[in-house]
Amino acid sequence: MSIKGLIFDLDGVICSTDLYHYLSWKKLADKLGVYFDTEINERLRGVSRLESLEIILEKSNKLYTEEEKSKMAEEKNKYYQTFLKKMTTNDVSKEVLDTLQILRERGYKLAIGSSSKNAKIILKQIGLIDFFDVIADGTMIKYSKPHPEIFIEASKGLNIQPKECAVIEDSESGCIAAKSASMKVAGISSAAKCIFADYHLSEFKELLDIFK
Ligand code: B16
Ligand code: MG
Repeated sequence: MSIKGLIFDLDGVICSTDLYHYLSWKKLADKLGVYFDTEINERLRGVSRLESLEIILEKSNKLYTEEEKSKMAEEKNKYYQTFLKKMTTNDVSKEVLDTLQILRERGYKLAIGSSSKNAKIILKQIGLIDFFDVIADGTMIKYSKPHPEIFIEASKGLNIQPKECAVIEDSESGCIAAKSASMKVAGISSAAKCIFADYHLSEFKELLDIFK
């Protein structure tokens, strides 16, 4: 089956907002006196805000009500959005821009498939809000990665069968989600060595060697 649609994860693939997620959770965890490090942070990639908080609170010996948890998630999001406000077109690399442009010229349909409810804000900040054929984000789904819902939504939007789509992901949860959606998946960055990935990228532009 030939690939017609490419679905890109956002945080950690198109731009480095994964770092801002980490710094914002770290600020909240420090305030709560809960241990949090970059290793625990790896488990947060691709999963929703509230699920991320649950993972962080595994290290806490206090029990919190749903209302308290919702306030904490809101607080983290405020820290995160402070970082987002400072983003500009300089926060997306020339390599990413050039590669996306060439893939488009080769005839691929391009989508975003992100668990983030902030995806559109980020895409506006980095000047790519009108670039993709479809933006599927955290506001459109009930279940976040590793559930395949986000990628199925993206393929529906593109009007391309899941088997004719490939996903580009930096998270294990995203690679699993793509496979569950019957899609090919290229792992990059934190997911470069992911056992669930069909392709293992050390650089974004290597996509041009795979999708010709
Ligand atoms: P928000 P992606 C995911 O985005 C992040 O990897 C994950 O760390 C975050 O918790 C999730 O979005 C929700 O983000 O709090 O902005 O709604 O990698 O799927 O683009
Ligand atoms: Mg990601």
